[in-house]
Amino acid sequence: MTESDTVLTELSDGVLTLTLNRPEKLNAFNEAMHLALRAGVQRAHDDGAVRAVLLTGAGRGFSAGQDLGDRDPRRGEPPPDLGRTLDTFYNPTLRLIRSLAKPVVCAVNGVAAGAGANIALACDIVLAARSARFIQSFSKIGLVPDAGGSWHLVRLLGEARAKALTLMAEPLTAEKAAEWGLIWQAVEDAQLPARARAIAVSLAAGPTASLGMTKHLVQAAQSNDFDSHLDQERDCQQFAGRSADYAEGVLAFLEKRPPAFSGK
Ligand code: LHQ
Repeated sequence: MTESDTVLTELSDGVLTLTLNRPEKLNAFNEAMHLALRAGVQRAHDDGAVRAVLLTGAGRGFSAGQDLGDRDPRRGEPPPDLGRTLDTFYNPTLRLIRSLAKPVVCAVNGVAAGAGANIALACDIVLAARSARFIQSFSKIGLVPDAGGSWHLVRLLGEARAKALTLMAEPLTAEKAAEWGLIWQAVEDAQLPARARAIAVSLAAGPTASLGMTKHLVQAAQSNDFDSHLDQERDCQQFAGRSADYAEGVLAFLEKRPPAFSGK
């Protein structure tokens, strides 16, 4: 399998679909898959034809996190520098997903464990198949949560649930994840691909620049104080107000027709 086979890439209707593709390993991350995912997200930044991203997994799992086969202690090698692994592979991709000024939809098609779960949580709209489970597996192998997991869990769920999930590594069902506000929706397994695609296609047909700024405003609200947040909203609205999509949105409203947004 070449590096590019580890993440299947397809662009249609403005949606760049990235499918993690090591199904025999539940899409656990090896170096090739890291690099291929990063390249896919980077393309979403660079390519104007991409107006939304859909991330999912091939086979019965979304991702089982880091490939532990790559870290077999029986080889007798010195302990790996996991900080370097995070700096080199996970963190740049997570930063790219969060900074991307376009929506990222994640369809969690099956188990999402360790960093696999936390990559899903870094996406903007997360849907999961009813059979999927989110597992903060780190404590089972003597690690701490990474890939932004502890950051997202605390913000989305609060300390009590974040601590229980990370300390006990108990699987969380898709339904409970949705009920608790960790993800957007749990959907029937058979409906997941179509539901996730419909959302991604609809977002890709939206006012891309304002959607991108909306994503960044929501993210910034976690750390901004109220005054600076009002200023940031003002600046974004000033920019949005000058966009072709705002003019089109208002015109379409006045003409009682659906808007045809260009993303500009
Ligand atoms: C796997 C894996 C896997 C390799 C299933 N690797 N093969 C960041 C920085 C640097 C380094 C360290 O880590 C990190 C972040 C992390 O992500 S740490 C957390 C790593 N992930 C885990 O600890 C999860 C390990 N996997 C599991 O606990 C189970 O496989 C889950 C609960 C995900 C699924 O269980 P089952 O549905 O029962 O499937 P299975 O265990 O039978 O797995 C199917 C196959 O996938 C199997 O291969 P085999 O050849 O026996 O059929 C597994 O060995 C393989 N696989 N996860 N992470």
